[in-house]
Amino acid sequence: MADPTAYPDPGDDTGVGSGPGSPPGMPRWVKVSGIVVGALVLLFVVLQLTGVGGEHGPAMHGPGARASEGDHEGDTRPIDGAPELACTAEEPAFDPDRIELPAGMPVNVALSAADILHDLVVDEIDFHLAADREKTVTGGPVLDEPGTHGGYCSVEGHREAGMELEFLVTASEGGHTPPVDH
Ligand SMILES: [Cu+2]
Repeated sequence: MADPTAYPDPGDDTGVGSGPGSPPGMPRWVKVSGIVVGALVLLFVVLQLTGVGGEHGPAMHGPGARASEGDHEGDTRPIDGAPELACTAEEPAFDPDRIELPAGMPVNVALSAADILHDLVVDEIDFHLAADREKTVTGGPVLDEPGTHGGYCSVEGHREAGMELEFLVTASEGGHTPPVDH
């Protein structure tokens, strides 16, 4: 009884698949087609994720995508009719790096990026403007509270390099909002 082919399996004698873990009687083509189907499913998923299959990614520009190239959905809108204050962003600083104005005065900041993409963020008043290289964007910060409001560029490393800007808001005379020029 030293016969190695003890199993009555004359059809498939390759030895592959007759290990202890595989059910006997599972032909090799079942496994091969399983692998093929798996590969096709994987390919399909990859195509869906990369968007080759069409428009399946409506949430490409969600919040939190700040300062990425071409994303201006988080930008503060300009105030209609307000005067513009020009501010140039060029590494490693804003010019000017200090803007003084009375509280409540409507004003727009026209931010120009001279060299590369920069932005201007003032967290406490929820102000954000991003300017691509050699572009100018305009937005109106709401500065109702007297005091100093610190702004900065949120591009990685820029704030540390010195890209900070101060809004110095002075109390308006008599506590009134100055009248808008008619
Ligand atoms: Cu910057």
